Amino acid sequence: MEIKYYDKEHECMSREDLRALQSERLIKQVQYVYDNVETYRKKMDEMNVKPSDIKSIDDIVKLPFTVKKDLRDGYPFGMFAAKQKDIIRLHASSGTTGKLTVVGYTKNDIDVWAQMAARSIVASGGTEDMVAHVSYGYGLFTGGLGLHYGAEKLGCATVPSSSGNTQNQIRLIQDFKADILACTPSYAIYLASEMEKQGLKPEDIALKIGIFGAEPWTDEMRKVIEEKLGIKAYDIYGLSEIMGPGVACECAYQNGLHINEDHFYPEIIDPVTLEPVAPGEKGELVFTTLTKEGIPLIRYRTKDIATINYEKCECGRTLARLGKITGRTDDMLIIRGVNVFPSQIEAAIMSVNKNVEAHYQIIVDRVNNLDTLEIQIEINEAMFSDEINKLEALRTAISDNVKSMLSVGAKITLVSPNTLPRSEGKAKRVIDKRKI
Ligand code: DLL
Repeated sequence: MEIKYYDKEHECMSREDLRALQSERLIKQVQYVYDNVETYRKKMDEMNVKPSDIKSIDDIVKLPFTVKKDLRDGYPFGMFAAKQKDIIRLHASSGTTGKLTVVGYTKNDIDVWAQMAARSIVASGGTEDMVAHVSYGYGLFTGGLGLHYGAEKLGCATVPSSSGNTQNQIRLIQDFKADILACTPSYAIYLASEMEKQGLKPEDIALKIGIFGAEPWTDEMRKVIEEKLGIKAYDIYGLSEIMGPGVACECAYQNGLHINEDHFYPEIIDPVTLEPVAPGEKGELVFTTLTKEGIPLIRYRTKDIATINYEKCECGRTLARLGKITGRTDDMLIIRGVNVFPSQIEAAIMSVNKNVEAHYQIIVDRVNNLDTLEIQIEINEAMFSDEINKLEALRTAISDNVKSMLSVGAKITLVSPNTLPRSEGKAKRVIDKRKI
């Protein structure tokens, strides 16, 4: 397999050289935030840590953590380190609490971001002569513009399609002979189902590569998307607080997402004790930006649950690999005392039968003081006309699989084709009525 890199020097540098670079960058970044961000000056003073105490990347554990609340408390620009005149772009994300988290980028930040997104596209097999169709939302969300600038930086013919107007998107993908599709995995499924409805087959479109992220998705979902669209589907990770898409991305081996560690230093901690977990163990992912100017963040707690693998990859990259994100510390459902992540439910239903459409919804409620879990799953047209006992057998098989994989029983409801809501961005699959 021929492997291409966007920036071989940094993507394949020895771990020793990488640590030296990280140390040098961390020392500068810490001094910079201490001098320019009051929140950090206060936090460090309280802990009695001075910038001069940071002599190498190993000293990172001496530094304070940052949480989303710090950004919200400083709304809108309180955590910015750069002067307003040097900020050239603002993005924002709204969480469940409604208050916006605002991030700002300098010219250099935007350039680094484009490079990181370009690295990701190349790691996924993209080349400058390809057409890249970007269906992530353009706007305050970082998905659209992040992939857009990355694709342009690489030299792709970039189609700023944004989300929505699915029929038009299908026409553009066909007519412009798009090679790369960048969108959320749930939108990829939606697009694929719509194409199927129009009688379009994978060989009728030119797509080769999918760059999917912004929400958790399973390997089972990957298989379905790859088959339906006739592509290889790659996972891309990122978050607006740290940059946007391109913090990490899969390579041809699809075995973990290479973290752009020369710019973002990752740690995995126990979310309760805040201590680092043992190497390879699961925990909360924490990032420190090493080169950011607009809003540099120290030990930012992402709430994402992940593992990190430091072994060298077969692709030649030395950059550590993030395991697929299985969920967030705040999206774990506790059902009758059992901890369940939506991604486990996805894996349990999708490993049973390929005829189940990849559209599903999870409904949690409390009836007579007891938690209930219902999973609504769409079946496809072919199954819809099947005999009732076949459907019943499918329902039982999914129910058994859920019970054995999750240790919690669920009511499985098979619903008719095209009845569940479709997502053009991040899918909202869980309706937790206990919180309403
Ligand atoms: O979702 C940035 C992005 C855009 C990433 C396009 C990839 C592609 P936010 O809206 O700030 O930024 O949301 C960040 O989304 O903390 C994760 O919980 C989740 N997330 C992002 N990528 C993945 C992924 C963008 N590949 C939050 N797998 C993060 C699982 C993901 N979860």
